[in-house]
Amino acid sequence: MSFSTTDTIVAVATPPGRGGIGIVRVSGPDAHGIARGLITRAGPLHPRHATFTKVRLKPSFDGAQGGPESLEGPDTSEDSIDQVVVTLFPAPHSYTGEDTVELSAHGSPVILRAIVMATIARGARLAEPGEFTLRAFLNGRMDLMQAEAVNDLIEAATPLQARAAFDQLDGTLTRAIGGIDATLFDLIARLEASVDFPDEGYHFVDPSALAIALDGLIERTSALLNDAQRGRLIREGLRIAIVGEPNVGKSSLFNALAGTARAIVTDVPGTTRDLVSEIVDIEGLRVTLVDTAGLRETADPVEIEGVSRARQAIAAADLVLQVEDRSRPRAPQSVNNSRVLYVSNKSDLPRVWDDPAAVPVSATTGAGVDDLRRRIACALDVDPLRDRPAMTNVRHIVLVERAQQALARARAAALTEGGALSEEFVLADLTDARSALEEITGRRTPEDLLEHIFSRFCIGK
Ligand SMILES: Nc1nc2c(ncn2[C@@H]2O[C@H](COP(=O)(O)OP(=O)(O)O)[C@@H](O)[C@H]2O)c(=O)[nH]1
Ligand SMILES: [Mg+2]
Repeated sequence: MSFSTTDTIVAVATPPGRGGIGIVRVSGPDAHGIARGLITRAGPLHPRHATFTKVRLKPSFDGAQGGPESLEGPDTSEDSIDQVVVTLFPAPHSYTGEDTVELSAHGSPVILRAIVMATIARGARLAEPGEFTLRAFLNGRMDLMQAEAVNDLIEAATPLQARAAFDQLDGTLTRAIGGIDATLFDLIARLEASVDFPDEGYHFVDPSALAIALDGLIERTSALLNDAQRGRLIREGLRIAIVGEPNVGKSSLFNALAGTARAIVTDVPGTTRDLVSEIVDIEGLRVTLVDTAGLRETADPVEIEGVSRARQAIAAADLVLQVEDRSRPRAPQSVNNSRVLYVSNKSDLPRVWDDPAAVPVSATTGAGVDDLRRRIACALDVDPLRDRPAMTNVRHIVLVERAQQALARARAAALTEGGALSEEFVLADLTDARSALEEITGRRTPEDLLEHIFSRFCIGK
């Protein structure tokens, strides 16, 4: 990965395949010059104006930079490949913070590839994955959290994921972390003054006031961490296993939640023998729903393997839906997972038992299935209506935890007797806390971390 920003990069920014429009993005110091050589229209491009012109593949002899400034250059219809709309975004008011040109052509892979090749022939280089966003970060257009949010936003599979990513891109976490960091910076400055001028006999920071300030900071990190579990589930999605005895209607419920007849439903017990899974959107959550074989003692070797896989699915699930048939006597339960939601199925039939803790549904009529979706979101403590920004990214969570631990150490040191000595300890811990926060925003970031983050992007982003 290149951390240089002196060369000009190019890539197709729209997805592979055919579409009405395809966009080639060029960014770097030569972007404007290269674009001018590429289009038939002479003269410089106006900033942020959409210019309708043609793209030619062979370099023109007048180079567009020198020749007469007619509205159209020489007639080049033979080597023109497409009509395009070109827009110049001059530095620093562009996505990358550099001169950027976007060429919107017709969305044919052949045309887009030809434009990219022509751009390379004029001195640009093919961008690496995530390199446009990396440059936006390196040029100070966004911090690391926001750059990571760009990828999350592109990858979002549910509206809730998209909203969490956009919140982060919009700077909600940047502001939350920045607020903590600013208070820390102030404390550090005052402590340093105390340490640097010990002979004055003057303490810039009163130990009990310091402890109160640290309590406030610890509370703010706790608030961030409390919402993080919810955020992580939103970003990464989660697994829900549907389990229960044979024939209670697990596969029917799976199909009802997935909205397709994906799993085989029969009245023969032991029909489902392997795990069947489908990605579904439940209240905005990206859920991998897993249908399993009915849990029972059996001699059939295939079913034995199915039951063993069902147990593995239970162990790996974030939530287990324990399905029971309430038209038949209730069997004792044996699921080993702390997060279980009981579902009493076949509510359309006369009921034999009732349990207010179980969600009544009918997988065949669909009654109660919407209510079940809401109960799932509640059981996971992921209330889509709540309007608090949440940390979603494990990298951020780990670093906030590290900052919080350093703050707790600082607080302990602040309250021990010992004057200047303990001030130095407090200072060291506060500096640790601060460096953890700076790693989140990317103000202090090793290159291999950047490589790790940006290599997950696609080319053109
Ligand atoms: N009346 C009624 N029958 C159901 C319901 N859900 C499933 N069944 C029937 O119960 C039988 C077993 O269903 P299936 O989904 O294969 O159960 P599984 O073995 O737990 O996967 C089938 O004949 C289904 O049609 C329901 O809500 N109401
Ligand atoms: Mg089944």
